[in-house]
Amino acid sequence: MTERTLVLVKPDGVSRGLVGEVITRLERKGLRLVAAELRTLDRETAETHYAEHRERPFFADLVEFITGGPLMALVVEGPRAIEAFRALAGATDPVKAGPGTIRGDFALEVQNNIVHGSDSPESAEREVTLFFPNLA
Ligand code: IDP
Repeated sequence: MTERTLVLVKPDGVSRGLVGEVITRLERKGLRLVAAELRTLDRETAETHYAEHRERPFFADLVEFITGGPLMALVVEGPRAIEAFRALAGATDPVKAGPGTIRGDFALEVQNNIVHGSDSPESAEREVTLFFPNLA
């Protein structure tokens, strides 16, 4: 069954020139690009996207980070796309992410971990709609 997921190359990934690397890896895996847009998030969209973390001590820094420069928003499609991209991304903490994963290969700090991928069908639907209302 084909599934859609929201992938973000976060501002650290864009500023480090890793957009092509991320797209290459997900395309090589067999996932297909459905939408792509470089944009800088406003605070309200960032707070909505990360609403589940509102009470966490890192929330304010996370919103500053994710709004701090352009990010690449992608909608990606394929069989079990949500799980498939999470496997490509690796663990949230890049030090714990295995070598061969995007975070394992390119990051060291938990906040600046290069990519976001939706973590469930419910969040994928919510996030795709938030970033690309025309695809809903
Ligand atoms: P995920 O991105 O792997 O799904 P979440 O737990 O949903 O991980 O966290 C969302 C984002 O918040 C992470 O990707 C990371 O950028 C940031 N983050 C998570 N935990 C911490 C932390 O302990 N300190 C700072 N930033 C964090």
